[in-house]
Amino acid sequence: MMLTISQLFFCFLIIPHLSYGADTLAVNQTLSGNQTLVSLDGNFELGFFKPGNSPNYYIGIWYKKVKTKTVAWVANRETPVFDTFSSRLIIIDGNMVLLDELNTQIWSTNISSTAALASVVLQDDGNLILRHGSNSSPPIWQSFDHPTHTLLPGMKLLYNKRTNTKHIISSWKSAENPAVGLFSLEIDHDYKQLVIMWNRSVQYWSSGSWDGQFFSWIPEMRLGSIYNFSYIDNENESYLTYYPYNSSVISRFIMDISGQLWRLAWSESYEQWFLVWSQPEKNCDVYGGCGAFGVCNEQMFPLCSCLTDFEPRSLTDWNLNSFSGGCVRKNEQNCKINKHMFVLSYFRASFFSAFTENEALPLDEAECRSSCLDQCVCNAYSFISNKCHHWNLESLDNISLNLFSYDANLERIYIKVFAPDDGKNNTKALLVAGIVSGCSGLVFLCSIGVIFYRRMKSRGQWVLSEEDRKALDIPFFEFKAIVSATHNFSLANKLGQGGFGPVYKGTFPGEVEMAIKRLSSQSRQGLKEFKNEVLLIAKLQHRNLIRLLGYGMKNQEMILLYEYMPNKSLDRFIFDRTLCMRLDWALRFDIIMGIARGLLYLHQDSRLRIIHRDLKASNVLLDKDMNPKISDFGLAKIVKGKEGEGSLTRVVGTYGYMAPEYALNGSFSVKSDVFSFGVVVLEIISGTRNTGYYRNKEAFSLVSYAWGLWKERKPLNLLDTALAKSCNSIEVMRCLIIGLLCVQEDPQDRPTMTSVLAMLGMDIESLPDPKEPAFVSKKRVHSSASYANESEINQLTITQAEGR
Ligand SMILES: *[C@@H]1O[C@H](CO)[C@@H](O)[C@H](O)[C@H]1NC(C)=O
Ligand SMILES: *[C@@H]1O[C@H](CO)[C@@H](O)[C@H](O)[C@H]1NC(C)=O
Ligand SMILES: *[C@@H]1O[C@H](CO)[C@@H](O)[C@H](O)[C@H]1NC(C)=O
Ligand SMILES: *[C@@H]1O[C@H](CO)[C@@H](O)[C@H](O)[C@H]1NC(C)=O
Ligand SMILES: *[C@@H]1O[C@H](CO)[C@@H](O)[C@H](O)[C@H]1NC(C)=O
Ligand SMILES: *[C@@H]1O[C@H](CO)[C@@H](O)[C@H](O)[C@H]1NC(C)=O
Ligand SMILES: *[C@@H]1O[C@H](CO)[C@@H](O)[C@H](O)[C@H]1NC(C)=O
Ligand SMILES: CC(=O)N[C@H]1CO[C@H](CO)[C@@H](O)[C@@H]1O
Repeated sequence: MMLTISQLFFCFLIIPHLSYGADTLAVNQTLSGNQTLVSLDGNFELGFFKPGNSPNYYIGIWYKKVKTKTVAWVANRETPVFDTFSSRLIIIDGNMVLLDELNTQIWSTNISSTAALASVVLQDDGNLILRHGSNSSPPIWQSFDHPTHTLLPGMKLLYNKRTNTKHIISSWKSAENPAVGLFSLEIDHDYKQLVIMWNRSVQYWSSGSWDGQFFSWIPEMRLGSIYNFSYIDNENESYLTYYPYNSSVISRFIMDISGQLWRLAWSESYEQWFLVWSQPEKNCDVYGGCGAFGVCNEQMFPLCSCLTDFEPRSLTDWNLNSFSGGCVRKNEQNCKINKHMFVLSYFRASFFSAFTENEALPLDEAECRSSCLDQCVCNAYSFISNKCHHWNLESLDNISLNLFSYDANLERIYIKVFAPDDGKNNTKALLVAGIVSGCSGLVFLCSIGVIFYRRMKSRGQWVLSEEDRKALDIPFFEFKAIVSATHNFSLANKLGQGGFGPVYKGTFPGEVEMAIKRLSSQSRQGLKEFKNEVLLIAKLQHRNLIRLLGYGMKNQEMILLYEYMPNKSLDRFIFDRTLCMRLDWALRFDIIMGIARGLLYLHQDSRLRIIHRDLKASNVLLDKDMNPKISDFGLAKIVKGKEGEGSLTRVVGTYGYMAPEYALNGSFSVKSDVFSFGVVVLEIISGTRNTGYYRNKEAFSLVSYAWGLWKERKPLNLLDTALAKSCNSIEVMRCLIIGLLCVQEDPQDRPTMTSVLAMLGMDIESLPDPKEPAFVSKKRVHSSASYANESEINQLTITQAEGR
C-alpha cells in the first residue's frame, strides 16, 4: 500500500508493533489512532469509528467492502473515547482491553484469566475471536457471543438452557449513539419465536412460531432461497442462525432505533443497502412514531395527526412523513390563567412498567382530574385500575407514549387542552395557511393558486364535504380559467381517455402546462372514485407518481389538474413498432426501476398501504426525460392490516393485468399489484401486449408464452427485436425472472415490492426459481364475450362496478 514518508515515520514512531492490514492483534501490540485490523479476505475491518457528527469514538467492526460505512459491531457501546491517538486497544492478562486517554480501562472482555499468551483475530465472517495459547486453541471469547444491533450470517441468536442466558440484539440509542437503546431482539425459546422487547421488559412484537422453514408471521422469510435459516432446539440450547447460500451476498438483520427489525441486502451495482423487509409491519406499533401529542391512526393519511390545539413541531418533517418530532401547542398560553378541558385519547399501558407503582395520587377519578387541572406540569391524566397517573407528555420519559384515536384494547388517557372560549378560530388565516403549505416549493403554482383561488362559500353542489376540502391541501382553479387553458376543451387539446373521462392539455398564463382530467358527469358511480382519487393523490409525493397540482369544479362536474407528461404513456412507446426504437434497454431498465419504486412507495413508504388495482402500461406516464410516473388512482384502495388485503363484491380493473385471485374472487392485496407489475415488466421486455398474444395461437397470453420459453430454457427469445443492439442480457434475464416471480399463481409466492427492488440489484443466481404463473394451466373463467375478440377493449379499465 502507498504510504507517505511522514505516515511511515508516524507509524514507526508511535505504534511500532501492528503491521498494516493485519488481521491479528498479539500480546504487546496496540491498536490506536487510525490503525485497523482487516480480516483475511478483506470482508471486515476493526478500528475506531465516529458515528455521524458525534464527537465520540468507539471501537467497532464494519464492512470493508461496503462503500457507505456500515458498522456491524461495537465494543465500548456505553463508554466512548474522545481521542483515538491516545486511546488504545491492547491485550492485558489474557483479556482484550480498551484504555482511554488517561490509561483507564474503560472496556474489557472481562474474563477471569492471567494467560500470558493470547491473541485477537478478526475473521472473515465478522467474528472477533480472543484465544489463549496457540492459533488452534478454542475461542475464549468471541464478539458473536456479544452481539450489538446486528445479526450477521453465522451468528447465533441463542438461548442457553444450561446457564439460562441469551444473546440479545439491541438497538442503538440514536443514529449517533451506539449505547443500548430501548428495543431488543431475542429468542423466546418456549414458543420458538423471535420477540422484540421494549426496555428489556415488555414484549412488543413476536414473529410467530418457527414452522421448520420460517416464522409464521414473517412469510417474507420464505424468499429464503438466498438464505438458509435454521432454528436449532436441543437439550442445551435453542437458537436461530442463517447463512447465505452464496457467501459473497452481503446481508444483515438489524434492530433499528425505531423498534423495527430490518433485513437489509447490499447491492454492489447500486452501492446502497436495500430494505428487503421490516417488522413490525403495523405503522402505529412503531414506538413513539408520532412523537409527543401526536395521535396515530392506521386508517388515516397521514398516519399521524396532532391533538386539538397542537400543531407539528416541524411542518417540513411532518410533510416528509417524519413524525417523531411530535406536536407543540399552537399558542403558548399561561397555564394558570387560561381555561382548560380534557380530550380523550388512547395508549398502550403495557409499555410503561413503572405504571403499576403507586404514585400516591388521589384515588378518586374526579380528584385525579382536578388535581391535574391545577398543576401546570401535568398535561394529561389516566385513571386505570383505580390508580391515578399524572403525565407530562413533554418530559423525555413520557415522550414516546403512543397515542391512538381509538382501540378497544387500549387504555384511556385524558389530555389537557385549552378550552375554546375567547376568540373564534381565524378561518381566513387557516385558509391562507392551507394554500401556502399546499404549494410549498412550487412558487409558480402558488401564484396561480392565489390568482384563481376563491373562497367557496357553502355551495350546495359540492360533492366533497367540508372535511374533505379541508384535507385537500392543493389549489382550487376557477372553471373559467380551465376553459380558457384548454380552449374550451377543444379536440385539439385532447390527450386521451382516462379511466373516468377525457384528459386535455391546458396551458395557463406563464406557459404553465398541465394535464386536465374531466370527470364525465354522467357517471354517478364515478363520483366516489373521483373523491377517492383526489384525496389520495393529493397526499402522495414521489418522483415516480404523477402529481396532482390542483382541482376545479363546475356544478356536478369535477376536474383534476396534473403535471403534464409530454411523452404520454408507456404503452404508446413499447407497443408501437416505430416509437419503440426510442426506448433502448437502458431506458427500459430505468423505467422498470422507476415503476417499482413508485409502487413500493404506494405499498410501503407512504406509511399507509395503497393498492393501485389498475397498474398497466397505459397508466405509466413518461415525462420529458422518460422518467416513468404511475397515474390513474381512481381505483386505488387504502387498506390496513398485516397483509393489506381486501375484497370486493364486484371486480374493477383491467383484464390482462388482473391477478387471478382478484379477477376470480375479487380479493385484492399488494400482491395483486405485484402481479400487474410483473405483466408490465414482461410487456416492456417483449414489446407485446399480454392480451394480444392468445390471438396468434402460440399461447393464450404473453405470460404463458414467457413461461413456455422459460421452461424450454430459451427465455431471451421473448426479447423485443428492437432491443437486439442495446440489450444487457444479464439485466434482461434478471427482469424476466422477476417478472415471472411476480405473476406466480399463489400470491404468497409473489415477492413484495421491497423484495422486487432488492432483486433488481441482485445476481441472477441469487434469485428464486419462478413457479408456474397464473392463467397457464387454467381455462379462462370469465364468460364475458366482449373481450375475446377485441384485444383493444382489454386495455380499457372496467369502471361500472363499484367497490364495497
Ligand atoms: C511482551 O513484552 C514483555 C516486556 O516488554 C516481554 O517480557 C514479553 O516476553 C513480551 N511478550 C511477547 C509475547 O512478546
Ligand atoms: C491517520 O491519521 C492521521 C492523523 O489524523 C492522518 O494524517 C492520516 O492521513 C491518517 N491515515 C490514514 C491512512 O487515514
Ligand atoms: C466482569 O466479570 C465479573 C465476574 O465475572 C463481574 O462481577 C463484573 O461485573 C464484570 N464487569 C463488567 C464491566 O462487565
Ligand atoms: C426501563 O426499565 C427500567 C427498569 O428496568 C426503568 O428504570 C426505566 O424507567 C424504564 N424506562 C422507561 C423509558 O420506561
Ligand atoms: C442449512 O443449514 C443447516 C444447518 O446449518 C444445514 O444442516 C443444511 O445442510 C443447510 N442446507 C443447505 C441446503 O445448505
Ligand atoms: C449438551 O451438553 C452436554 C455436556 O456439555 C454434551 O455432552 C451434549 O452432547 C450436548 N448435547 C448436544 C445436543 O449438543
Ligand atoms: C456468488 O455471488 C457473486 C457476486 O454476488 C457471483 O460473482 C458468484 O458467481 C456467485 N456464486 C455462485 C456460486 O452463485
Ligand atoms: C407513566 C409515566 O412513566 N409517567 C412519567 C412521565 O414523566 C414524569 C416526569 O418525568 C414522571 O414523573 C412520570 O412518572
